Amino acid sequence: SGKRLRVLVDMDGVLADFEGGFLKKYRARYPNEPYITLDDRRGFWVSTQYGQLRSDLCEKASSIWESKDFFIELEALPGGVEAVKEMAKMDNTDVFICTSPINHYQHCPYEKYAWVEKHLGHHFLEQVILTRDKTLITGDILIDDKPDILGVEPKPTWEHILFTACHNKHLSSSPSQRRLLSWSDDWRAILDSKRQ
Ligand code: BVP
Repeated sequence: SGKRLRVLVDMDGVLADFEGGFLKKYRARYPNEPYITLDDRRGFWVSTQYGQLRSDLCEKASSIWESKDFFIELEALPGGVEAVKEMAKMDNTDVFICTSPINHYQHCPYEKYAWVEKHLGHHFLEQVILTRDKTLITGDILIDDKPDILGVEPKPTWEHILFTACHNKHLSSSPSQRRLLSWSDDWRAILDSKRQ
């Protein structure tokens, strides 16, 4: 009954292990520099926390995700690809992957498409939305690990479901902010709660 449900799913930190992939490659490239364990991560921006550790580490951190093969080699987070495939098969449900590429564009946009093709199949490329402003995209739900999703639209159509990640797990978000603790959590109930 009712209209179709449109689900927007973020990529980094929700489907692809950006934090784990970053730390592994940062430590391999800079074995003698200090680093921040995933347990000690705070704040969405890795570069900001590394810059606070020592100012030159901000650039060293950025050099990791600006490198060729960083995004394509990210591992899938447990259960994410399976959940998205299952959602896409549900009646009256449209799923889109909504992700912000970095401005250093030499590799990232290409590799994001390649990652989706590798993990979800060629047909799923039809579902990819690359945007730096997610408030412009209409949907019922946006599953995203970034606590503050802002842009030019002050009243986005979607409800933001905060996906728990190492950098946001200690945040006491407002009681109205719903969370998905992982892909083992009840994402089906969240979708059902938005159906008419
Ligand atoms: O492409 C990702 C990684 C990048 O920002 C984008 C976030 O996209 P969404 O997850 O919101 O779709 N990114 C960049 C930096 C620093 C840049 Br300087 C960072 O610290 N963390 C991060 O995720």
